[in-house]
Amino acid sequence: MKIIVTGGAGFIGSNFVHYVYRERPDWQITVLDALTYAGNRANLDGLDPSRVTLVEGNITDAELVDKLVSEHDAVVHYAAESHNDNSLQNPRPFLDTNIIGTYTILEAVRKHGKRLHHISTDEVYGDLELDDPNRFTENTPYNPSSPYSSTKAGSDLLVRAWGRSFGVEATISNCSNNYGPFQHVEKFIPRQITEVLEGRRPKLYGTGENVRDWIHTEDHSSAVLTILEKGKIGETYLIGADGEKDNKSVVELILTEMGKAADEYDHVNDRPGHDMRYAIDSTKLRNELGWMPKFTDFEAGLKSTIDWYTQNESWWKPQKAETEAKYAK
Ligand code: NAD
Ligand code: TDX
Repeated sequence: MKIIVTGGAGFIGSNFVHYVYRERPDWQITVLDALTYAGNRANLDGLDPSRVTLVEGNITDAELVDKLVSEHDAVVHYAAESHNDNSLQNPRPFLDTNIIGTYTILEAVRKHGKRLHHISTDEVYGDLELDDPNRFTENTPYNPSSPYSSTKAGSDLLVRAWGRSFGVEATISNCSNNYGPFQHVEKFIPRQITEVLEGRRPKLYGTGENVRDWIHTEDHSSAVLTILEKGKIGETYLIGADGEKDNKSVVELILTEMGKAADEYDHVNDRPGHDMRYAIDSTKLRNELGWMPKFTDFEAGLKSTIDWYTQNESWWKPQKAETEAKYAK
């Protein structure tokens, strides 16, 4: 099997590359990544270059995408502009990469008759009230809130349309909030851990009552490989590990785990349009494809993530000052 992993030098894509490298030793992996601010060659360190190739290029480059797709069996499409706060500052790159980039990949897999798995997010469903007894399922109507989530929703709809109109063999997965090593310091958990490591106080948006449904990134990878191999063409699968936590509790856990008082954080201005709660019901994936998450102890996973950032300062330090300067602005 020869696969292309778009965005394979980013947080979740690189975790998937390492996972497939270990779990499918006879597969060849080509990473197609533009190495934006969020991509990092170091995320692929330690992989045998005879099995993993990094092509530095843009998913909107139709000629390049066409050539690569013609030489592979399947595309696992992670590449995206992925941060909500950036999308509020400057939406344009989100349209280019998430919409035009996905369109470019769809046209290539259509032309060459190749399998596509499209990676998406639970944010396409909008948000839930804190006391809503329901969680998101594959049948929840799309209702995205931000430029980021609306472009991800648009990309999902393109994939569905190319399946129905042109017979493209595609599956889609919508996953909840990932955490783990190699996540960019702009995101909530790494931002707070590295703020504490640099001697500053974590920054909680608004009251901090917002709830996210956390999943360890390796559980996301095992789910994607399951869908790639066993998923039914044309279907969407929700990926989640029953990990709902409010942001305030997560910041308090980080602080106590790092030897600080639980209240040593600041409330800062809320994110405009801030989604209140995400929650995934992954029954379909579990019952139909037999997938189960392994890293269900959030406190243990958070502790090992804190250890990783503590031990890998050289990985995150170069991005930290620039990221905080962007936030300050
Ligand atoms: P990330 O920002 O860490 O990585 C994105 C990668 O894509 C980077 O390596 C970047 O260089 C690359 N990229 C961006 N634009 C590109 C382009 N035009 N051409 C080629 N490469 C490009 O993102 P992430 O958090 O790892 O998210 C990966 C995917 O998973 C995204 O599709 C995202 O929507 C989805 N997702 C993320 C989460 C989460 O919690 N982070 C949850 C559910 C789904
Ligand atoms: O400094 C912060 N303080 C804070 O309170 C930051 C950066 C975030 N937050 C809050 C906002 C959210 O409620 O923490 C929560 C998580 O924020 P992000 O890490 O920015 O993630 P979120 O907006 O939930 O989106 C993430 O999950 C779904 C990913 O970034 C998306 O790519 C994915 O699709």
